[in-house]
Amino acid sequence: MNRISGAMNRRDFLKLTAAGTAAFLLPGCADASQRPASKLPGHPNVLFIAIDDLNDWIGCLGGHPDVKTPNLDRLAQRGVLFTNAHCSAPACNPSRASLMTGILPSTSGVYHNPDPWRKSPALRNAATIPQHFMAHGYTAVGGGKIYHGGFPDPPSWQDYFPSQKKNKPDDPMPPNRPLNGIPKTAHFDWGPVNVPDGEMGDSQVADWAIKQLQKRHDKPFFLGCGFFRPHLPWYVPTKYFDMYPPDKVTLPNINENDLDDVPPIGKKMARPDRDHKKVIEHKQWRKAVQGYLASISFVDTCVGRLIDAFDKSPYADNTMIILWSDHGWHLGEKLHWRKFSLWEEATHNVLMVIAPGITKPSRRCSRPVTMLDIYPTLIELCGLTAKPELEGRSLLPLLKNPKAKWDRPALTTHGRNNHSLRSERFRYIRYSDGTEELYDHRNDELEWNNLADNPKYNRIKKQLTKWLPKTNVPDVPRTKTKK
Ligand SMILES: [Ca+2]
Ligand SMILES: [Ca+2]
Repeated sequence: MNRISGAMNRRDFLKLTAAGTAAFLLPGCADASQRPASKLPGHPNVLFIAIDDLNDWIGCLGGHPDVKTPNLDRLAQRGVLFTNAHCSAPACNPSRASLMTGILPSTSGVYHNPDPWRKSPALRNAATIPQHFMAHGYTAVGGGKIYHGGFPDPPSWQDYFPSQKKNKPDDPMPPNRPLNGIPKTAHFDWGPVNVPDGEMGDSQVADWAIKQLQKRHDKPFFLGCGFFRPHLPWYVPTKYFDMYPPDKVTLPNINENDLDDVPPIGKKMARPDRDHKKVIEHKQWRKAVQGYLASISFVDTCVGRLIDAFDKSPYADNTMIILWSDHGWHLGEKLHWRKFSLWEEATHNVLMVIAPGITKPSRRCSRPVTMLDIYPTLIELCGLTAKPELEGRSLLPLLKNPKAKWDRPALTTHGRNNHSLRSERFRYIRYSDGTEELYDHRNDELEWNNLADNPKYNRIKKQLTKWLPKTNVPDVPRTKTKK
C-alpha cells in the first residue's frame, strides 16, 4: 500500500478518514474489523519527538561538517525542515514550559530552569498541548524528557514512562568520574561508557514508544517521546565515540576578541572565565566536541529505530510527526559553553514537521519561526478548537508553502527583559539595560561584528524593536513546594 500522496491536500485527507476508508490508509489492515479505527474521524494521531540540547549540528542543517545523523536527515526529507527555527528561551525549563503551553516567558515569568512553571499565574490553569488533545478525545501518553526534570506535569498525560513522577530512566554512569579530568566539573563531563545501547535511558524510551506504536489504539493518540541526549553528561557507548577521532574533529571557528563589542550583560552570559577557560586549560576542546557529536549520533540511532517501527505500524499514514529540540548549544563560540545566551548557537534549534497530505517531501523553510508556534500548528493540523490566548502563530501556511509570507521575527528571551529577535537576515539583541547587539547574517553568520551602534542600521533596529514584548512580568517566585 502506498503512502498518501504528498500532493493530496488536507481536505482530501480528512475526507478519506471521515469516509471510513481506513483500510486504504492503514497498510496491512485490509479487514475492517481488525483496523485500529479512529473514533474521531478527521483527527490524525501525533508523534511528538523531543531531543534535549540539540543544536544545528545535524547533517541536514549543516551546522557541523563531521556529524553523522542519517536518521534525522532521512526524517527531514519526508516533510518540512525549518532551517531558521528558534527557542523561546535558551534553557530547558522555560523553553519547554513555553512550548507546551504556547505562552511567552515574558508573559508567564518562567525565565530560568529553577522556576516552578505551574506556579505562574499565567500557566497555573493553562491547558498544555496534550491536555488540549485529551479534551478532544485523544489518548495522551509520554515517555522520557518532555518537561524539565524537576517539573513533571501529571495532568498532561494519561500514562508516562518510566512514571508520572520520574519522567526519565536512569543512564549508566562510568566509574572514575570525571572522565575529562576537570575538577568539580559535575555533569560537564564526557567520555565513552562500555555498555550496550539497550542500557541507555534513551534506548529504553525508544523501546517504550515503539511498543506504543505496536499497540492497537481505539482512539487517536498523542504520543510524546523525549530523548535526553545530547544533554550532558556526554556518556554514550564507545562505538559512537569511535565515529569521531578527536584529532580529526573540526573545532568551531571562534574569534578570541569576539566579546569586545558585546555589552556587559552579554559578557556576563558568556562567562569566558568559567567553562571555556577550564576546557582550554585541560586541553579538552577536541574531546568535548567528540563527546557532543557522539551523543548526537547516539540519539540519531534512537530516532532511527523509532521511525523504522513507525513505518511498520498501522499508523504510518494517519499520523503527524513533529520533531523538535528545546534550544541550541555553544561549544566555545563567543568563548561560551552550554546554552543560556541570546546568540545564534544557543537560540537556533531543530524543528521538522511531517504532515501526511499537507507537507511535501524535501522542503526547507527559512522563515524565522519559534517553538511557540508548535501549539497552534498542531491545533490546526488535528482539527482541535482554537485557543486565542496562544502567543505563537500556526505554521500551517509554511507547511503548505515554505516560501509563504511570514512577517514576524523569532523572539527568544533569556532572563527578564533580555530579548533577541531573529529575522531572516538580522539578529537584534536588546538587554534589560537598553544595550544592544545587531548582526547581519548575510555576511556575518558567526555574529562577530556588532553593528548596533552604526546609524546606518537604525531603521532595521526600529523595525525589529516593534516585535519586543510589551510586558515583562517578574520571575515566578521559587518557593519550595511540599511533596
Ligand atoms: Ca535542554
Ligand atoms: Ca564580536
